[in-house]
Amino acid sequence: MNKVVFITGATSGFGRATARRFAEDGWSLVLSGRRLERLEELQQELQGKVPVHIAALDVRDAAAVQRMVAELPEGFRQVRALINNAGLALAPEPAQKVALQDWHTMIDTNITGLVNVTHAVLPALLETGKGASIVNIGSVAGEWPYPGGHVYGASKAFVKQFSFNLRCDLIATGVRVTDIAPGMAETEFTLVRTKGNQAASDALYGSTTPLTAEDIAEQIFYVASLPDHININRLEIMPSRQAWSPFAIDRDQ
Ligand code: NDP
Ligand code: 8X3
Repeated sequence: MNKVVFITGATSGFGRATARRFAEDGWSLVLSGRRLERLEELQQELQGKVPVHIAALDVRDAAAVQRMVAELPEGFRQVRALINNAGLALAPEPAQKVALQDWHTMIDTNITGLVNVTHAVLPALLETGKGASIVNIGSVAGEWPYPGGHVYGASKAFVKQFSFNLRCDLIATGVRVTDIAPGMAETEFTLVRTKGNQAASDALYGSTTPLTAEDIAEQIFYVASLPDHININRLEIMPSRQAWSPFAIDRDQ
């Protein structure tokens, strides 16, 4: 059977590693992201192994998402796994110092974008039925508060609750839904969050052992490859060397 996986944010990090992992198992790939050159490189790399369809796509643009899904070529329409991975954090500063536009960008990408893609791909997943999966990439930040998490963490809390609520509605359709919530993983995530500060990214991931993109890709693949009767609701994954902090207490100076 031709198994199709539809991945958003396939130009980097988890999304790119996930494309490679599903390709190893022979799935056909629908790969999207805004950077077309990166998609072309990945297509070059993988199309000898499996069929690959690429499409430059900004998930924030609902009309473009609908068009892209409507124009999927024959052989890529029967989607079995949707990996809602595209997302970003911006502005690690405290909430009171953040530009409103950064909050909007996170909401538009992590919430509206994820909803746009889910709505557009759902009919294909329903047609696949039994064994189909939606894997939404949340974050530990959606469960645990931390300074500078403001809208990013809140957007990932949306991803968790949306995933759980989707499960309720899709229970009799065969379509499974999972919220995968990674902790610290070394990708371009911090470079994006700090608007290009390579030193900040190196400092965060240095002198410790973060998760890798491949670690998360393996979990995404695992969830989508389980027998039809199993639904992992939520998978929270941290590096062994990451944990929670004590409560912060403001004291008189
Ligand atoms: P990367 O920055 O390496 O990858 C992010 C991907 O999202 C890129 O492919 C980017 O593609 C895509 N993307 C961003 N905005 C848009 C958009 N508007 N439309 C389409 N695609 C978009 O980071 P990660 O791989 O780490 O992040 C992947 C997901 O994992 C995100 O949802 C992130 O929040 C989440 N996450 C990351 C963690 C980490 O520590 N790294 C931990 C927990 C969750 P392009 O720029 O080409 O559009
Ligand atoms: C990002 C994970 O630990 O940087 O979603 O907040 S963390």
